[in-house]
Amino acid sequence: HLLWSVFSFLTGLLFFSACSPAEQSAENENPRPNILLIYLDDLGYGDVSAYQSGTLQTPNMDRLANGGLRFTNGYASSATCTPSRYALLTGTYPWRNQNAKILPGTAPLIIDTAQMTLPKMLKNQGFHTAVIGKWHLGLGTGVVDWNAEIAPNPNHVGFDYSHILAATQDRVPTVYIENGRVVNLDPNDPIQVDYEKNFEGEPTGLENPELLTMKWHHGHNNSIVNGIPRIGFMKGGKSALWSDVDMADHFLEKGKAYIQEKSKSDKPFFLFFPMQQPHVPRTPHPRFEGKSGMGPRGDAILEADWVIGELLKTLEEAGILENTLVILSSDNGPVLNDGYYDDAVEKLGDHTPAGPLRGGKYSLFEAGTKVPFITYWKGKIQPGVSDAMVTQIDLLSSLAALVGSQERGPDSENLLETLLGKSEKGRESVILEATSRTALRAGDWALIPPYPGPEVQKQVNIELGNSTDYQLYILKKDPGQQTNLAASNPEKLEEMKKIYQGIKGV
Ligand code: NG6
Ligand code: CA
Repeated sequence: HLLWSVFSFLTGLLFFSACSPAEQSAENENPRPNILLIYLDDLGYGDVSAYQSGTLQTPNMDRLANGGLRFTNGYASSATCTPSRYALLTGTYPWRNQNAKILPGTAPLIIDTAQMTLPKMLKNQGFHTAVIGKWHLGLGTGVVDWNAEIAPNPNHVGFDYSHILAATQDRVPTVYIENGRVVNLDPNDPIQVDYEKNFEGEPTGLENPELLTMKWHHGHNNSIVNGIPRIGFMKGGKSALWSDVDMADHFLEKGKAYIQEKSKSDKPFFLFFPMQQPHVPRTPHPRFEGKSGMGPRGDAILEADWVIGELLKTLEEAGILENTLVILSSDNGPVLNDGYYDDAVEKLGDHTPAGPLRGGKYSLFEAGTKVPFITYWKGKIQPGVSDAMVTQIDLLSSLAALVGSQERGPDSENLLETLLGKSEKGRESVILEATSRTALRAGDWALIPPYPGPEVQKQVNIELGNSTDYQLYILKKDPGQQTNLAASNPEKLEEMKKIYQGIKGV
């Protein structure tokens, strides 16, 4: 026994002297893994096969879900893109900023350059930070000259490197922008963009249907690029136009190169990788065409899944998978017909993009904001399923806690232990937003205040959550929000109203 004690004392001493105290505490208290945040566009709760075994198979997202923590109560902050991204990056409720709504491609940057952001916080902690993919948070200060440096841009709110599309794949300008400069721009063919009026002599989707390879259903009938009619008018910039079918490969290439390069650096990296799939226009590369049997929407999801697999492979091959925290989520819930005839409705078959949830994109019902939400860290996060309520708004404070930063976002809770699977405790409540309306989720209950407007948005065929009455649902029993308990539970209703008013300050 004595011998054993002496032995362990000596080995302990040896181990202790092998690394300096500074290294030890850094290792124990503030691990500094690389962080890869994969953010899909309009991917629904039921679109990932780990969430519901349906017709669509997403093996690479499943690899993250089954090898990491799969959250069944993970929320985006909004049922549309811009507000969700705003909340994700700033840790602030989007309804606090009236500019946080679906933006045109010409909108100014809606994040104040003085505001704390997720990338800024990580950059202050010594991370190299990058965004590669869809931005949609505005650029510049009002009148943008697309032919000069566009500023402020993502690099002014915390990203060391940015390679983005400005707004959405269906909005002009249809060009890539790297660190504030349009890529491949020919100065003799300058770009002009306008969301009010067309440029003299330029064809449009409305007037020139003969030029279209994809037909518009609603909206989307302005300038035509690559045969696809877009939102907004654009002229010039021929050499800079992106190729829609190559977009997935394009961003993957940039992402891979970034990971490979940064894997050799002493600094950890934060890569925000917001993907364009399965948002419209759905333009999977021809090698994915027909693969899902569900038309372009399903094919685009398979393509996105493949891209995710390639990113994981890149981390593995660079020898840094164990040292990288991967987070996957989506900016809002699913939509089928979002403005183009692309067979999303016709070829859906048995697939249920929203899983068991009611509503979809634009909706105050659950499917608007409850999305796939996965944390994966090989060797550090035990595989499992968590029912704790977590939201994207919490990433700022939680990741700050991870890396030893004191920064906290105004509405962002530190749920680090929950995200790492060490605690089952999530948020108690959250305000969810959908096209400038808000609802409350608290405990297992959901409250939707009365709102005027149609119950169903006919063009996209989605129930918006509008009603003349308060709606109250208990989600564990009724995840599909079929039974309104407001009238039968007046006390609960009052309690929920108080919480709602308390957070909103009204
Ligand atoms: C809507 C578009 C829709 C999509 C959405 C933004 C029309 C009729 N509809 O205005 O197609 O682009 O904006 O989607 O124009 S989001 O995911 O970026 O929020
Ligand atoms: Ca979206």
